[in-house]
Amino acid sequence: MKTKLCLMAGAAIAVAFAGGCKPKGAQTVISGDAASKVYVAPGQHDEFYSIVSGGFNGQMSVVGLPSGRVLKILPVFSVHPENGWGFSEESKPMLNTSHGFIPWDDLHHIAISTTNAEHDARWAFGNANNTPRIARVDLTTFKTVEIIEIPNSGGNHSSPFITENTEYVIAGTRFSVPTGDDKDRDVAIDTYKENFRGTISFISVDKEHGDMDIAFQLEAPPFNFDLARAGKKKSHGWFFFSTYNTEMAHTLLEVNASQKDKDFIMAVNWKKAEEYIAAGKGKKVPVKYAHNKWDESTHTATSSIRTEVLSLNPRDFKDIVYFIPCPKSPHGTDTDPTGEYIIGSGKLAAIIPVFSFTKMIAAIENEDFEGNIDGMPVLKYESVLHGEVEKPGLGPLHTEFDGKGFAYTSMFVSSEIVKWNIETLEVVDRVPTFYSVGHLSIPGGPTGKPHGKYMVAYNKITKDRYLPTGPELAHSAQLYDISGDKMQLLLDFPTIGEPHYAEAFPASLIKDKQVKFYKLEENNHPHVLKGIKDARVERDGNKVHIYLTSIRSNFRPDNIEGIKVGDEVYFHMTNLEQDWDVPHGLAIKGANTAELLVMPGETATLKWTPDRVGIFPFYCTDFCSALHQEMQGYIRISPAGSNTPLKFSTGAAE
Ligand code: K7E
Ligand code: CUA
Repeated sequence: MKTKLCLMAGAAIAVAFAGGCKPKGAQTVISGDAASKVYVAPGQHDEFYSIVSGGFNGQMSVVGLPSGRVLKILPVFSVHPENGWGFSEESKPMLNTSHGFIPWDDLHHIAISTTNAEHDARWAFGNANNTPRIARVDLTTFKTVEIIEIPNSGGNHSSPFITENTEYVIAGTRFSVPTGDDKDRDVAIDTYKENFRGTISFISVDKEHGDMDIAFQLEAPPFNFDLARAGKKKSHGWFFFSTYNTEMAHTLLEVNASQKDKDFIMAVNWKKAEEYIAAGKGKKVPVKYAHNKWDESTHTATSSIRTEVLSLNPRDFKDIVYFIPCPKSPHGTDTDPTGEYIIGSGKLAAIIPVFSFTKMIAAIENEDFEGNIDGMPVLKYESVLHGEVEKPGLGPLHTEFDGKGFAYTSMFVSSEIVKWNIETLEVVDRVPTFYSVGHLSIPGGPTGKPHGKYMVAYNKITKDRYLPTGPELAHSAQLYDISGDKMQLLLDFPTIGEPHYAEAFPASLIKDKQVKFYKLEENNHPHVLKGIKDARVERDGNKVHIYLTSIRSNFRPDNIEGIKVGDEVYFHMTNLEQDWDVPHGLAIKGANTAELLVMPGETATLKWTPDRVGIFPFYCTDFCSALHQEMQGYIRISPAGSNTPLKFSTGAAE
């Protein structure tokens, strides 16, 4: 029976994918005033920034709302030839891991920093789903400034959700795996139940500077952890994790992990866990993970390998972890703006359960348990339940809030968004999406202060919505007006990569705080040049260092001779500009790397190993002035072992 339900849902998904159940009333025409609601006139700015995950491109994109205009692509876990991220010597360490250099990842979720459960928008966090990592992007420079690897994790999907004052960013493992030393990890897969572990990492965030550190890890049962949300306001101090595969299957999960009627939302009292850690109850376990930081003063990243993590086993303490039964493989779990309600979205469930924090606390006090998992209490469904949303649609995934008492849940299988009243649980409106919606994003939607004006649906299938582009079609977002009683579709816009989640916030929070250029006098890069007079070339064995300046519109030096085949050449380029939006680029013919795009006041290094004799031009890639096309130079490469003297020109006048 249970298997059948799953298969039915599977069939419904297949139908939706095959295009057999196109939502009724396909909106191809929108009314005249709808267009004006997303129109941002030339020269005007959008009202909201939206930071959108890129999915399998490992990037984030910055999108203005309501226009849907893409403002920037931020390389995070992926190399980005556009600006040399992961190609410059300075940025390579950012992509270091315990497995070495990994130039890619799968970024699903964004968390924008909050204070008192409201966006402060100082940082954007993103998760790496594949090789478990969390990144922090500074929203004054839109640059990835820190990446921390998560040990003892098999895949970082339940991440990077944050607590209300950004005390912690969390990372829950999607795939449970055996942990410990080589001997502990080399086990038969069918010993899953005995030997595999789920871990939840609490990563502390420095209040002032944002620096991350793994504060502790909780050892959880070997479930799959899917998503999470922190409590807020009255439920501050708690974290809620959706789990599936509580069957603990290790093969054919499609069927074997859909056996039980209910999986769990795991409620974690992290304040309690913190107390035990402070009391010295954690135990240090050996691990290996990379922690990479960008230094804004040296414009250089460093990567260090850490070898220890503090682990807490909640089985030893009866008051950290509780399980709330939740129907059918919950995907999203979300907490409403008051912090009272916890919503579980069971992908295969016919209802949406809404749990009450107040009732949960009472149930814990009354020991209203229906069993335990390794000694950790399972609460009674009915004692924690506020109520169920009846007949919401098929395939609930994620819920966002408008701050006016309503919740919006995405329905993947029935391709629609359902608006319902959080108190009465009544469905008040539904609109189709085109097609198969994943996450929803309302500016401030996951915080205590949503701005209930717009909602963006991030859809999985586009089919006929855009001009076709070969086998892979554009991914799609749709913007809805949610200011009135009825949701109204305003705009379709294509996206970069495959967005899963996005968070949006008022532009006014950060638009006047942008770094316009880096002050040259504060540049502490070991190879910085403070002026043209310092431009030079130095040989050190077979290494040649070219200390290069760029300013509109020349490089110094620009004619270089005396370099030989087999030399390792390092261009250390300092952009001397002290003005907003004047990067200079650097590219050289035949270099097995990308260009550099160097910001005003910054220094960056391109490594090149010339492989043949000849004259090699280099040039500026960013159209920086009317004489941009004149911004170029030549390097002469002589045969290995030749005696061509080292010679360079910096312009006779200086
Ligand atoms: Cu639903 Cu990875 Cu948040 Cu995609 S996840 S949709
Ligand atoms: Cu500098 Cu173009």
